[in-house]
Amino acid sequence: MSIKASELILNPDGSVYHLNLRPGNLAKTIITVGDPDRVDSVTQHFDHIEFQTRKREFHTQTGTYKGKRITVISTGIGTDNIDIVFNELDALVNIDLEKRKIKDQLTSLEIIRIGTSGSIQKEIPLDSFLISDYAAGFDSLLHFYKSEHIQHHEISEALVKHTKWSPLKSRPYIVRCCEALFNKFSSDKTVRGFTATNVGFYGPQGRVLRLPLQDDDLNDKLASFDYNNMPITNLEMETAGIYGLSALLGHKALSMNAIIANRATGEFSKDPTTLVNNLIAYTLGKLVE
Ligand code: R1P
Repeated sequence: MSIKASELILNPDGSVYHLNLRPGNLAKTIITVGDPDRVDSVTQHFDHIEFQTRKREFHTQTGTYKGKRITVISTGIGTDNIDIVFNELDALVNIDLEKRKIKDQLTSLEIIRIGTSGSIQKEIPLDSFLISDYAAGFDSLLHFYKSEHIQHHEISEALVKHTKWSPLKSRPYIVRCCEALFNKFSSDKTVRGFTATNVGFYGPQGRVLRLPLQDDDLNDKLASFDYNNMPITNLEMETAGIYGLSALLGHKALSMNAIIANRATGEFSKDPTTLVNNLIAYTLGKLVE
């Protein structure tokens, strides 16, 4: 059975609908960033760039770093975009786009997110590099897929109980990184984390400008949650979606977080640009080790 034109949408040049990429444009190792301008901050380290394109928030460049072929792509903000990016990246390697058929031989991509994040633990200071071991998704993305088998339900249950999670919100889903990548990228420069992926930047992450919150204490409750010595450490907006879809599709994923804010102390990094650039250099170094 071939996949219908309305389900797998291709542009006239044969590229996938949103990302504007054709299979040959993609490396097997991929770095995702949120900000389209951060793509250049990564590829400025490259030996050369062979391809680039840009559509909406999806800016892509493919090239080599110390001889290793890498694609860098921006996802914009949020797990709604992660759904688009990860399904289209997977289609590029695992679906024959001309025949519109799933390939017999599947390819596993290696995908590293380099993003920014806020710590909710006083002990995890500004300017840390945090690697998400676990992630809790407060968005509902994974619940739209058959995903029960990759979720850690016992942690979710404990979190719902500890936070007195409102039943009006999507039930948190708990997913995990690729362990081999976690080990490869960890060092005395990194902190192990349990990342909460939120569905927004303000209310969902406990920021009050003019609107009161449904639960003023949510961040404190997340910070005091402790499942087998695993407190929730930081907040951002993509990691759980990345881990969930990668596990379902058979890709290996890791999320590297530059801690630019500490929500527990109210501090913000004096130089977030340098911090992100340092995390980029660290990640590229580890990729070619
Ligand atoms: C919010 O400002 C954005 O910053 C964080 C969040 O996950 C969200 O995407 O990551 P990036 O800096 O990678 O975009």
